[in-house]
Amino acid sequence: MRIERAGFRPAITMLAAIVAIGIASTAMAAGIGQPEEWQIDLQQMVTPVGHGIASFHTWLVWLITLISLFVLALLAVIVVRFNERANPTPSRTTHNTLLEVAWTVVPVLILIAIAIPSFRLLREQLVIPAHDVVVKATGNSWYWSYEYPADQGGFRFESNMIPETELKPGQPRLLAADNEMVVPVNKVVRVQVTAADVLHNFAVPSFGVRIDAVPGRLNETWFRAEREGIYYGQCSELCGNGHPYMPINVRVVNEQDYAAWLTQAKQKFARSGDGRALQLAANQQ
Ligand SMILES: [Cu+2]
Repeated sequence: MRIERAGFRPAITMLAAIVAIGIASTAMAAGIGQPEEWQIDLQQMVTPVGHGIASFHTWLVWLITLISLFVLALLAVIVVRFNERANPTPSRTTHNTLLEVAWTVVPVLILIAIAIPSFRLLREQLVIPAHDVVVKATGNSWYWSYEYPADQGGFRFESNMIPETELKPGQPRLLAADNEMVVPVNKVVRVQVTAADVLHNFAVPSFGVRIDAVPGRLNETWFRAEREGIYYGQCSELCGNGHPYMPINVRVVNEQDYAAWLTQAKQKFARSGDGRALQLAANQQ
């Protein structure tokens, strides 16, 4: 009897811990657009793909929790009921058809239950809907540059991290950049991603976007931000010693502000040779 109690106590403790972590993670939901101290959940999602990723993540956490508890319960039963003292003469059974079919079929069903939402989500990420805006993001060592095609004004600019000593209040360390990538709210933004030198990765957690930037290759992804605000991401492919210092700083604004920014950006960045070259290319087309 004493053994039985000792066997179940860890199970109850573990269950309590899991419940506590669940409550804590809900209470500590991360801030919008950037990580928070003591954050243990995903950042708050603001795109349809992001919501899909978050709910798929939650579904998987529940699934693995239930599987772990089930396996733990089986172990507890074995420890308690089939130890040498409780069960001195063990059974010599080697086959049980029903059990063997069950432990083959049940995992297959679990994998199907994972695969269906997983493939659906992959499709949503990969099949880019009709876009409103295209932005080309290029990874450089160690900063990002953004290019807006001719229909948006045809300009290109570089986005460098703001050094820690020059941060203004509210600007997060290692995440704020001098020139932000600006996009309109509730519009499908098609992001073309490439790199100028080595592998980088364009990742914005709250958009559910993460895609490799490969020299000589154009990768594409998309997002539709549902709310205005500033969203931060980082290069997510180890690219060299400046890797932590090339943040992605996206500002989502309403349509009027976007139009105003385009006008202003066109003038500001046209001064660079690249901007002029793009403009010329656009005129020739
Ligand atoms: Cu990097």
